[in-house]
Amino acid sequence: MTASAPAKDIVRDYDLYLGCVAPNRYPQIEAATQLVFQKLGITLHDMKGASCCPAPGVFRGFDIPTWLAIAARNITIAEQDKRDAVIMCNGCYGTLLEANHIMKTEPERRKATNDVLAKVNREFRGTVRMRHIIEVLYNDVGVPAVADLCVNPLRGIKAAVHYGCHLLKPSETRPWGKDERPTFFDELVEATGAESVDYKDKYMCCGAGGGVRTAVKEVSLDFTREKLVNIKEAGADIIVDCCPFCHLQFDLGQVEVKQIFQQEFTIPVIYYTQLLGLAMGLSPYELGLLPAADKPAGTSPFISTKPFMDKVLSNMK
Ligand code: 9S8
Ligand code: 9S8
Ligand code: COM
Repeated sequence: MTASAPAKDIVRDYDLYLGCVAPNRYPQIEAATQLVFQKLGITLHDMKGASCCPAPGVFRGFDIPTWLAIAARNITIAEQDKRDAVIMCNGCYGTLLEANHIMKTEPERRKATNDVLAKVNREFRGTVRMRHIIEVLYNDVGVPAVADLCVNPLRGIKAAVHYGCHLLKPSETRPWGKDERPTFFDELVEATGAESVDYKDKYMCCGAGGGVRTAVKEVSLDFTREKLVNIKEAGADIIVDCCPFCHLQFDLGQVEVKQIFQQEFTIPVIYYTQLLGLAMGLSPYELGLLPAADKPAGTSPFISTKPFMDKVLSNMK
């Protein structure tokens, strides 16, 4: 195996579905993902005209036909591009994976949805797959090939891995099976040289999803507070996630938890491709792990990632 490309014969061109939170609040997540996939020899193409997925916990909760029509329209963009799409957000993954499944398996809903899409000259054909970046990394590239590319192993870093709900549930349509305590994401994190530490209620929701953050912020942040307590107790240096909405909830959420509950946490929140990119030897500036000198106030990250970078650098000495 060479150190520059995964061993297996894998798909080398994908559409990249952005969603809303990464491009608007955490552009470093998109940048890190693009850089890491370039390193893997996989090109990610922009999806022209893509909209909000729309968010499963919000839109699907109110009106399934509307949710399905908007999701199916996004899928038809990938169909036109003749490429499967990769997705960086668990919520977007939930919507697009399940909408694709419904459209492929339920002829009546497909017909009704295609009647709506016809008004904008589109038709769902069922020709592409919707995949999470974690799925491509774990199932296609594989943990050994990922580990091989980690020329700067992040030894001595304790990571609290957060899976998030929509990555795993409902399990019928997910590619990981029904294991209530899966390890695939931990394995990918450990491929970087970091250690995944176990913590209480690891598979619990971050609190943001299902419209809870928007509807009742205090309740949503009480979930976050509880997770932060458990993560701190486990002695984690960082939280690692694979969902920009969980990322926002843990990062900005630490500021909000302090305001509401007067409990202070300063745990850096790292998106998986930022962690992997760093281990691959990419620039921490380009990965958004060290702030630019002119970073405007009030922009992400809200919790400094510098203590993590300091520890990485001192462990390398
Ligand atoms: S898109 Fe609009 S709000 Fe969001 S980021 Fe993920 S879920 Fe889909
Ligand atoms: S946000 Fe992302 S995936 Fe979700 S619903 Fe429960 S956890 Fe955080
Ligand atoms: C969470 C998405 S990632 S949603 O709020 O459940 O729709």
